[in-house]
Amino acid sequence: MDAIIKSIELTAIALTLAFIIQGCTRNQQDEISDAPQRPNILFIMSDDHAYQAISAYDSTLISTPNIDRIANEGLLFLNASVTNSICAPSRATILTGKHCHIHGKIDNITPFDTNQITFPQLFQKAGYKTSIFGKLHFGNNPKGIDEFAILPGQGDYLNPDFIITNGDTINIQGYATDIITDLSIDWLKANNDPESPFLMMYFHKAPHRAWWPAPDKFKEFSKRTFPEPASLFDDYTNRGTASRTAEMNILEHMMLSYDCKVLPEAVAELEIKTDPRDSNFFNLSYSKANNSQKTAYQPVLDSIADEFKANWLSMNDEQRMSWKYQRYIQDYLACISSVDDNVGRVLDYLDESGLAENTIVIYTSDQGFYLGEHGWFDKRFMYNESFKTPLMIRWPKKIKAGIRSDELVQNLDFAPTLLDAAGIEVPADMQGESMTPLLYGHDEKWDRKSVYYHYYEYPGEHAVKRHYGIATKEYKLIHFYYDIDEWEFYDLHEDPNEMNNAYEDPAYSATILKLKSELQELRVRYDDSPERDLNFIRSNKGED
Ligand code: SGN
Ligand code: CA
Repeated sequence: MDAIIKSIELTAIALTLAFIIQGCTRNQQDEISDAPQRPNILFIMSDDHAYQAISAYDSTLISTPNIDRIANEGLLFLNASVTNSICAPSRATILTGKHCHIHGKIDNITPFDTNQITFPQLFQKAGYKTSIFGKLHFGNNPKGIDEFAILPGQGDYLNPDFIITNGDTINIQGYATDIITDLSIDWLKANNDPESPFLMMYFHKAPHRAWWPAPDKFKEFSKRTFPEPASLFDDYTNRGTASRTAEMNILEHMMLSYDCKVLPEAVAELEIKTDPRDSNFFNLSYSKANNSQKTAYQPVLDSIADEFKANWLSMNDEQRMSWKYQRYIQDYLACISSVDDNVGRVLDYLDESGLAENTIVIYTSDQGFYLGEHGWFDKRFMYNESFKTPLMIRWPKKIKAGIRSDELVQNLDFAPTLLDAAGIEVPADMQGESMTPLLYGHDEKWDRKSVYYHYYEYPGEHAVKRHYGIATKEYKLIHFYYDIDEWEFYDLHEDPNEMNNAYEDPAYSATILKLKSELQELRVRYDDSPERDLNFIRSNKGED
């Protein structure tokens, strides 16, 4: 009996203690929840994803319901641009919040100065858990990242290798877009800790050249026909030298096997003169497929080859351009369709886990891309399709659903924006500005009237000449230099497709003069100069 009483007493004491402890914990929790909870950041970036291929911007080519969710439930930027339309420089600008001439990564070749402060380092220091999954494209040991799995260089679509946190290289069988998503969701699950927010960079390789879709998407999209852009047959009259000498025309420069997936045997059978690297490039990427993937790809490849053999020789140049455009756009969009499905998986996980409300989701690309406009693929130019980049930001806790902004923002602004939104001090030497006023609906606090652009990778692949310029909402003024000295001016309201260089039009001379002086002001404000241009040219030629 005594033992029973003792046990009841002990239970009562235990219950009281448990109550006190629980009470305490509850009080502490109350204090924690009273403090503003720092947001998680999910930074989604695809590689070469044109805004023309996101239905939130334009539903002519494809429906992207999952990416559109981010725009519909948040803020869609209609005038977001990059400071230099090429992969690694853009990524370096995103990470540092600085123009290329300051962080030094002016092209895909120059090494990244790893002494630069990147924004993930600042998040990590502030107690965030940080990670990167997918394509980074420079330096495979990023600072400030707790855990990563990064594609070496451009990486492969099929059964890719990844460099992981401890420096090892691992191989994962499957399709890159699916794998990068699996790795990301696994990390989110393992790091779902209310006490410690996360910054996750979820970086797709797709839809980068050479466009290898997942097998089911390859089959589905190869049967579809897409509308051609108005300027597919552009002959570059009324433009400068740079447009005519660039090597990114679909008819002339796109490879039949590597890019359009015509089996090399079919090209050889018709005795077509093609780029000598074409069949090798194709075989290199297709040889990455395993047997079960090849079983799925082969019938589609065979039917493309059959169609090619039956028609190519009797086609004129115009028909060949149209045919190559369809092959290109089918595969490009098929790659995007997988990105969209996978973005949906991640958004669903945020919903299921209760993380969605206080997670800032940003969707962007490292730059835009030509989907046949001006007859082109690739990017690099300051013309709209590659200068602009998709940008949408969702944060249910703070951003109203369904807002649109046509303010001039750039990838330069991403780092200061995210730091500011998370309450982390923005370093004074970052050149971008926090876009948070636009996020919170205080547009009157955003007074930027123009943006600066500078492209360097010339001489180089696709032969796009060096240029810098200024863009406002109404006009664009570009100076091409190095082996030419040419100016171009476009009235974006009168000529939205940038078909008519109006630099010599006297009606615009006053406007051009004003823009030239604004451009000079921007160069001074951002600390760019002819001396820097010359130094970059010299170091490119190995003169230092
Ligand atoms: C590769 C591509 C180019 C592309 C660059 C840069 N050629 O070199 O078409 O412009 O990447 O792209 S390929 O033959 O290798 O496909 S970037 O997005 O990395 O800047
Ligand atoms: Ca890119």
